Amino acid sequence: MYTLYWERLSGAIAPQVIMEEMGVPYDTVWIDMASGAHRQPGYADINPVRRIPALRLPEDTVIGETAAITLVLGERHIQQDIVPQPGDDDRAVFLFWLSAMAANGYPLFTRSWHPEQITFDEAANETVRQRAEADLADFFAMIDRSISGDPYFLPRGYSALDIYLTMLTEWSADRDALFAANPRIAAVCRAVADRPSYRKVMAQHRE
Ligand SMILES: N[C@@H](CCC(=O)N[C@@H](CS)C(=O)NCC(=O)O)C(=O)O
Repeated sequence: MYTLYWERLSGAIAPQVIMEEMGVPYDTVWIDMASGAHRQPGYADINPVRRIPALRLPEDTVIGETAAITLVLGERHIQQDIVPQPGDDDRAVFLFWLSAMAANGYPLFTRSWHPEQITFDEAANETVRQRAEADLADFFAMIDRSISGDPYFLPRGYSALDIYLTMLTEWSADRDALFAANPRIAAVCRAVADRPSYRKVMAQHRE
């Protein structure tokens, strides 16, 4: 059994959607981020990175980082084939874009939503946020140009990249404008939104 450490407000839903797609059993532990529980020893002992989400594996090891969780689930549950495995022609490009979204896209949202985590200068918060929004526009335009499938990211069809990308767009300040400017991203997100796994997880996060 897996245990997912999550928080409704964080919206970091990709690991949960992936587990739903794979049909693997898991339970959840809610971490109260609003009260700072993720920074307290209890959670910090579980995930030293002190960020959410984290996943306890059946053998009791805990891993954080959405990209690492995606890859580990993918190699353990290959039947749905949403994470290309070593030897698969799409593996390299999959790793490239998963890493780009985790290392570039995700932190841009942290900068935009939490500029206070970037600067000690409270007066600079708004400038940090504006720069993050501009960089996000560039980031999504770059992703839109790089989507090679239709309606999904990769020509092979549905993959965890689609889930990850859709998660990022959910954090956008103006998702309609994002979709209008980036039609391939819009197509990916609409296709993902039609999937029962995504609808189920989103409903829980919106409760
Ligand atoms: N690189 C991490 C980022 C995770 C992350 O930043 N999560 C946010 C919630 S969406 C968090 O835990 N923030 C802690 C904080 O704001 O103190 C990942 O991909 O899992």
